[in-house]
Amino acid sequence: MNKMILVFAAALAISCGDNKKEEKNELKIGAPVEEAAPAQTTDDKVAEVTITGNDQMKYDKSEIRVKAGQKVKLTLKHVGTMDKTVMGHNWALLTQDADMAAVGQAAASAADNDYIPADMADKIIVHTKMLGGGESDTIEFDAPAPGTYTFMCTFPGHYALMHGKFIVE
Ligand SMILES: [Cu+2]
Repeated sequence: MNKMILVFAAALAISCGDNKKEEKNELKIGAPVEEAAPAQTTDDKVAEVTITGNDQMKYDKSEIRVKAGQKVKLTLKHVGTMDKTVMGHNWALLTQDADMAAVGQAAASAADNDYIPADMADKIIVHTKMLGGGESDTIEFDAPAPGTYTFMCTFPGHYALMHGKFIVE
């Protein structure tokens, strides 16, 4: 009689152990798929852009493309050595209805405000600081509505050479 009970108890223990193993395996298979999904959308949300300006009064880019809905993280680097009072550079993004020459001319008399004309503030979506050689500035902003915009340097006379297209797709 005692032997019969022992065998029965052993059989119960083995079958319980098997059930637990199966449950654990099912959980492991399901989990990694859900964790992987959000990482990709984070990359698509931020457009990182770097543009340089030099002592020859030039940007290294004439066109920048981003996607609608992205956050733009833009860095302007002045890769020259000249002082900002003689070869200052900034990066200003204009509204679609802005006249670049009109903003440039108004900026020339706004030395006391880093060459950002207060009376044209509604034509400038966003801008960096005015930089001298060796300096850099990073700004973050939401990409405006899809379309083609103009970017420029507002230092007096620079917009003739320092401008380009900012395209939101
Ligand atoms: Cu400039």
